[in-house]
Amino acid sequence: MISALVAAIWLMMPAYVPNSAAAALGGGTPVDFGRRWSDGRRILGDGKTWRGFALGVAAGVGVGLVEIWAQTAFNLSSLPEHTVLTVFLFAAGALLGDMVKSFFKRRFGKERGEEWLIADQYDFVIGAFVLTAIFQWTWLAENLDLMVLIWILVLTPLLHRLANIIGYLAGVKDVPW
Ligand code: CTP
Ligand code: MG
Ligand code: K
Repeated sequence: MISALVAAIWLMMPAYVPNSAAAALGGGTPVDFGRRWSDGRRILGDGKTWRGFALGVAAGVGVGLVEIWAQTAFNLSSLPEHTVLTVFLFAAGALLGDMVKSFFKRRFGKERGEEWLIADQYDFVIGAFVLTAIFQWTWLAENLDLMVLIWILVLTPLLHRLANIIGYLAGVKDVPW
């Protein structure tokens, strides 16, 4: 039970970090370059920037590399063992999932930053899993058992909310969600 909780956090860290890093470090040119979709609304909106994406992925990979190092240094063999590739897939998948979500958010007429329950909380988990499933299916199947998945589903909205409240108080997010 507890070990599955620790495994869940360990596994997801490279996907959790990019969100906060993007909020703290993002800005500048939007990924959609300000262009609009056929419905007249922005394709993604000003909340998705190239700098946020690049630095977010870099931060997620950075944290993942520290995890990889720690696993060998401290022989943490009971934890899910990330590789350089899976760390990258988690980090990039997280922010790609976040962008796909924003695309649909705009199509449903929701403004940038407006809350969209479930989607806002799980976009990066789904993105990380989908990208990893495409390129590292066997690794994912070996490292994601049911208890770990349940913990991820329980913990993710809580950590997401906590991170956003901290981001709001720190002044890097306009809204605490
Ligand atoms: N951010 C960024 N680039 C990204 C993702 C996030 O620059 N690829 C930054 C933006 O400043 C964004 C903030 O992180 O406002 C918070 O991210 P998020 O909550 O995902 O974006 P929202 O502003 O809520 O936009 P949306 O409604 O499209 O989700
Ligand atoms: Mg948001
Ligand atoms: K998000």
